[in-house]
Amino acid sequence: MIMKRKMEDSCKEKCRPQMSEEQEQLIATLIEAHHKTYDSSYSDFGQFRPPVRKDEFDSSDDCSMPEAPTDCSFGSSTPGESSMNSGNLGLLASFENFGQSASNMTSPFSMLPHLSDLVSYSIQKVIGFAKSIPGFRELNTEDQIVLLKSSVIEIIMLRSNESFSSEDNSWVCGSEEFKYSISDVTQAGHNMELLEPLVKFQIGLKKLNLHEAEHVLLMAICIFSPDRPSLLERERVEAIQERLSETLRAYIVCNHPPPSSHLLYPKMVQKLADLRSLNEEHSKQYLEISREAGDPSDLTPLLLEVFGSPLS
Ligand code: 8C0
Repeated sequence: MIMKRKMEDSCKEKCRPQMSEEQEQLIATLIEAHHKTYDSSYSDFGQFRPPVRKDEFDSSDDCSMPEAPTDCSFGSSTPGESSMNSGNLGLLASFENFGQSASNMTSPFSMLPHLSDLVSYSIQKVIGFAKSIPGFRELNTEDQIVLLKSSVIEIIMLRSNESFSSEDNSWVCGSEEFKYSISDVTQAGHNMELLEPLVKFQIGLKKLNLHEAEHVLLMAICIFSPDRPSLLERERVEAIQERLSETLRAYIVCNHPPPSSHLLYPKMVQKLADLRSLNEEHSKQYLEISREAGDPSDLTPLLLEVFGSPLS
């Protein structure tokens, strides 16, 4: 009898910190906000400009390789006509685009319009999610903008984990048409070296097997980062982030069974650090891409507003 009472006490002890009513409510609010802003059927993707994929076996991935073949008026001289031309021939033939007809001579940024629309659409959804986090609307408008601008690409990377498949390292959004492989992203101008950390991040995050409550709390915590530059009311942001972090820790203790709960909170905090460096890389690449992209209308006004225009 006494023994039994002792056991019950120690069980209660284990479940501390207990989730408060307020914390339960916070999680319910975040999950509802996420469901309203993340459509798991991906039914809107058909409204984006269509994805254009280059032939898998057309290895003309090197975007730096330009009009050289066409400029050389190659067609007018037959191979071997002069020693200079035959020398040229080897050079020209080494340009992989050489010999392609105008129709299959696709832009090196063929996936850019579609992925720009995907990112633009995602930005709008992230804004909707942020606005329903308790405390966000109460911040001054300047800080709301600072928090969103600085975190939005991180949140897109986080939320995309829901569609990411570790089986084949791609983002699967319904049909085959909306399945994004690494090579699809390189066809939006992103180079491999910088995509690899993003894919590694996705794999690592997937391995954490987060509950939905943990996934939405991580996104909310990321948005309320008090160390973003030029925040006016840092302390208020910090207080909201603290409330979210405490809720996450309580949730893990009370609802996440071992062994996967082991070091889960610090592992999630590490993911936030990973996102920072991905964000930095992204900013650099975005500048390059927005400068190099032949057609500025490949980007959207929202992308230009959030990430900046190379012209501004
Ligand atoms: O034309 C451009 C489009 C986007 C030029 C630059 C950008 C960058 O933002 C302005 C984003 C770059 C980022 C890659 C950075 C590499 C260090 C993009 C291309 C990545 C981030 C995405 C969009 C490629 C495709 C898969 C990646 C996240 C993916 C996300 C997937 C989804 C599907 C987004 C999510 O919101 C969703 C609804 C689905 O899960």
